[in-house]
Amino acid sequence: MSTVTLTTVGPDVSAETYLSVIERDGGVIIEKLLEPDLLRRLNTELDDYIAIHPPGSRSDEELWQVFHGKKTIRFCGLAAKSKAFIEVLLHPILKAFADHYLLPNCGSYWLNTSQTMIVGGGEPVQMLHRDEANWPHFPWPGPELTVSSMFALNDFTEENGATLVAPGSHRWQDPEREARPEELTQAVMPAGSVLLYTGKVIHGAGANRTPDTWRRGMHVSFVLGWLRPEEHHSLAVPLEVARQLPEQAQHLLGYRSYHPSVFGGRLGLVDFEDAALVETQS
Ligand SMILES: O=C(O)CCC(=O)C(=O)O
Repeated sequence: MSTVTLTTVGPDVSAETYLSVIERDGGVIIEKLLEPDLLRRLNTELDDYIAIHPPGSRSDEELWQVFHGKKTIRFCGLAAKSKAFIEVLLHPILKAFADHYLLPNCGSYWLNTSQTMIVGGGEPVQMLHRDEANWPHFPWPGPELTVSSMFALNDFTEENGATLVAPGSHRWQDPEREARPEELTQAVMPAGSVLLYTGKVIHGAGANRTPDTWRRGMHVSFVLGWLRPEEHHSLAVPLEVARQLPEQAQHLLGYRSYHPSVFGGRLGLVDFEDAALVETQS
């Protein structure tokens, strides 16, 4: 029996309120953040890709096969696949969330990865983890390296595998400590809602105990601009596609260079100049 909860707020919540909940719990649910029309367009644009991606990992390694889930449909590079996704990527709430946690330690941040996490019936609980484990060389508790969001593209329920979260685990003293069952709760939320969580909070996909209902999740995360993202954006989103995107999306995908907010060198240059020059020379 769980002794913890996640707080749910409405889409008009102030930044101060939802950020204070994340500070306390490591995560918050913002209910129905996506307008129904945006949610419908996003789902429609992803449908064709979902149809051609079989569940299961593409990795040869057993660890990743288990982590990715044998009955979970995952694919990345959503900026090249869906115009509606770009609207989500540039949503002011995601920006305020990432600005708050990441800008204290960088001049700008990138998209870390965008991916579907569509959990099929019969999938067991995922290996619980912290997203900042992608960059394991920092001492605990180090700076905020990454922030994540999980969008519910259909209803997330206890039965279909709503994300499990250990509220407060972003502040645990011992980073090796595992969450006990009673320290976990599920991000039950209606379609269009989002779970925002820091890279330090323990979480994972819940078990899908339904026979055949897909839990349609979409993960969008950001990482400090001087760390390497999980996804290789310039291969996932080709230059011709990136050229058509708003400047902020190009920036998030690495089609702009990194300029530190304190004195220091620039990164991701092309012939010593900002990558924007490449973007504008067709
Ligand atoms: O699907 C979920 O609810 C969470 C999955 C996750 O955290 C991951 O695969 O990194």
